[in-house]
Amino acid sequence: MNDEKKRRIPRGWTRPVLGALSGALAGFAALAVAELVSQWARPQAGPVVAVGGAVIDRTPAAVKDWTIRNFGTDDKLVLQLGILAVLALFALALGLLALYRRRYGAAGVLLFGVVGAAAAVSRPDSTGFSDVLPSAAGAVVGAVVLFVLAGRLETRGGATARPDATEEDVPGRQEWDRRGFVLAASAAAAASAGAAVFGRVLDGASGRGAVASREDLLLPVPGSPAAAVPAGARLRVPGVSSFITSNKDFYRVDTALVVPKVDATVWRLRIHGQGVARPVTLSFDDLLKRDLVERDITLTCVSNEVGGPYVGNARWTGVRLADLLADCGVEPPSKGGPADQLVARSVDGMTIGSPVEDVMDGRDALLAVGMNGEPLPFAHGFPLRMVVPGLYGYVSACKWIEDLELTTFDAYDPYWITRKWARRAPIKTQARIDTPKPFARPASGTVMVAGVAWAQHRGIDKVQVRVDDGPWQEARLAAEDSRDTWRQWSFPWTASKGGHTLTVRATDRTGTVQTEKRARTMPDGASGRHSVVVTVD
Ligand SMILES: Nc1nc2c(c(=O)[nH]1)N[C@H]1C(S)=C(S)[C@@H](COP(=O)(O)O)O[C@H]1N2
Ligand SMILES: [Mo]
Repeated sequence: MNDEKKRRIPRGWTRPVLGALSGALAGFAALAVAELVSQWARPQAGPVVAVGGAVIDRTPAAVKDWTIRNFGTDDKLVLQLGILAVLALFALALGLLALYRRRYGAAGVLLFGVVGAAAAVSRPDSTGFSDVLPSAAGAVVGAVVLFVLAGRLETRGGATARPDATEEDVPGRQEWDRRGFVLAASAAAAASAGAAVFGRVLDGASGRGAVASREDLLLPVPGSPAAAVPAGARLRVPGVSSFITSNKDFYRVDTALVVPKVDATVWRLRIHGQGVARPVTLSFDDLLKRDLVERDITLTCVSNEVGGPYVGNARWTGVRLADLLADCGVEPPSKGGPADQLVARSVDGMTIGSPVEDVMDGRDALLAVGMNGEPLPFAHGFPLRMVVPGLYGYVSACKWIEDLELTTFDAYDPYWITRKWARRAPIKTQARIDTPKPFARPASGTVMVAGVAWAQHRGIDKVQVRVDDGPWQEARLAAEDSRDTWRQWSFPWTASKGGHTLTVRATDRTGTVQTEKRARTMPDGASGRHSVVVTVD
């Protein structure tokens, strides 16, 4: 028996390895097809993104905090790699299962499709039943691939069953369709790779209308421009955070695995709800025709640890939210308005609630369209986001807004509140040492200690530095731009050799000294004082 097609059944490791390989190929085919179909359906409906989003929404705050602390803004990448790793493990296992029970292996692949599809339709931004398509198509293709490959690994006609059996063909030395397996596996691999590449190409081309609507946008000159940043607001100390944070360096914190790309030409903003005498739906042009203001405002994330990086200062252009609300007939609670909570809803289903009283109390709460002189970057909320001086981002700074609803704190809990963060969260007074860095080894002599301090909408009045257990010494404060922005500070330290701890604290304009009481970020922002340990050589 010398037929090329019929070989002895692979023994030892060969068979499980080929089984696992079949599983891996089935998994790859399923994902490639799912991602390709998602480019037609909706990129957010792809299984990895949908499952990732579901995981993000269900992650306990403690785990989320840990992830942000350890991976920072790479948290989303880590999550997606984690999902892929879990999928890979299950694919290998299903491949092995299929060696024994072909149908069960294939059914297992279909089951994963059900999970992906369920995740996609249950997302808050799901557009309906069509969101099952990517996972469904992927799972069917993956199941077929596994079924076919596992079939090629099945034995054909055992020696005992054949009339022409020779003494060489002892039982157990059955034969398998090696050529068939290699052909089918190569075809599956090539087709999946093709689908994956095509999916990437479509992904690159997607959102073209949105990109054009942003690139073609010329922001009108604001009727109320921001005054130039005072020269004295910028200290010439190497290592201190630049006064204005560039768009590319600005921190990003959100739950979006795929950055929403909104076409501003078809986008609308709806304002409605309790006590809204004149509800409106506005186009982007309607907004741009209103009086635009430009303001420097420092944004801070509630997840920022003491001394952490999730704070940035930008020059925002936008519409004053209070004016727009007033035009709709909204009154703040202090004037008898029935709604005390303004809920912003984004195109990706995020909901963020702010106190109506705060956004209408005269501060420069903005519906921003521009950031540092250009239209909002997609990652920072194009075409429209909120920015409210003095409130942490999760209770004020909704990005990709499409809906503003007036309601009450009693009636509705937005996204982060259902996850146990505080309903109301003014930004806590904080100072940060930017230089020297922790564990730096400066030379003895004069060492410039410098950083930033913020207490948005109250203003910073004083920053003090303490060396080891010494007295608090006053730092030099840079000029104030506005009380809604951070202030740089510096302190020339006469450093003696050895290990030292530098600690900083700020005093805001209400006279309150930054507390030394340590609090975690949950539920309403970290407190405590930032210290840096250095060794002077
Ligand atoms: N749509 C949407 N808006 C959002 C968020 C989000 O997850 N989704 N995160 C909020 C949080 S917690 C913060 S701190 C700010 C951060 O804004 P940035 O990414 O532009 O710095 O956006 C806010 N707006
Ligand atoms: Mo945040």
